Amino acid sequence: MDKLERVLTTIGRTMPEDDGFEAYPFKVSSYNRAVDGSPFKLDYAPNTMAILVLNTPKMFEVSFRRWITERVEEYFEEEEAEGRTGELMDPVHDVIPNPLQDFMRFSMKNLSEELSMLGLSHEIIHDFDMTPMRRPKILMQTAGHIAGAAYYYRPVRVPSEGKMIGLSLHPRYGGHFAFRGVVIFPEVQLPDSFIVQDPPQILQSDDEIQDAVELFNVHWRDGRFRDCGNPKETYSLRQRNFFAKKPEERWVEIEDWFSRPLA
Ligand code: B12
Repeated sequence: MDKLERVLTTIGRTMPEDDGFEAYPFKVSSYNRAVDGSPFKLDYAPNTMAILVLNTPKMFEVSFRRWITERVEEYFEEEEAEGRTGELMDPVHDVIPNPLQDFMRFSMKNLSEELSMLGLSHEIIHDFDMTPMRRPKILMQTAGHIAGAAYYYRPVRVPSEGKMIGLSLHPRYGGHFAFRGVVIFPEVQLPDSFIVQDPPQILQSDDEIQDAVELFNVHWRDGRFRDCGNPKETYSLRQRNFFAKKPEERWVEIEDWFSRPLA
């Protein structure tokens, strides 16, 4: 089996589609070409293999729910063992302030351990990782486009004030997905024959594109941007409400997942 297949098999086992993940291979050179002239280039040989990971609507109610309920139950048990219950416990949102980031770190760490066992050296960049200059380490929307995962619609018109970023739409999930990270394999080179097809372009006219980009930049809280691009599978109402809130306010949306009150 070649290295790409081995890696995809390993990802398919540790972060499977049934848990709400998808993986897309690409060459570093394709990404670097797209961000040419910017400080976002990745410093690897052109044919270096990289894999983009995203989550589909399923992740929230399947693997995230499984992980967070286990994590919180463990916390309840630890506190009980220490004799702290009810008001004596620290509120869960103070103990686990970023459950989703923690879950992704946990999932990627698992994957990393599996890859290391296969002797495949690799580096993981999460979507939220920043350089010391506070710049994103990687532009996930650009990577998602060149990896064939989701078409990246960039603003058609320059706004009169402020700055707008574009919106990626997945052919199956529209905006009901999120990019989670990229795994880079500095010692694995893809052959010149490795080519990725562009993702399907669902929005066609400038007006359609501009409307979607504006929904994302200006009205993102109401979540309408997610319904652009005719999605076939979408986030549940619970998941929509969860992501519309600030991280510290999100727990109320999932309270009934737990056996005991959270605070
Ligand atoms: C910084 C950031 C923010 C900031 C600032 C956003 C802003 N308006 O400027 C804040 C914190 C406010 C924010 C908020 C949100 N964000 Co945000 N954010 C990011 C982040 C980390 C980086 C984006 C960035 O700074 N890009 C820099 C600019 C310069 O990039 P660019 O405009 O794309 O320019 C490049 C391309 O044009 C490329 N290029 C040039 N030519 C070509 C040609 C081709 C073909 C291609 C493909 C590319 C290309 O080159 C340029 C650079 O040189 C990304 C994750 C990531 N690591 O990428 C998420 C991300 C963009 N955010 C995301 C989301 C969902 C949100 C929120 C809705 C989250 C929430 N629930 O709170 C909100 C609201 C969005 C909004 N209204 O702004 C998603 C978007 C998903 C999607 N479907 O597109 C991302 C990708 C995160 C993810 N995990 O999926 N975000």
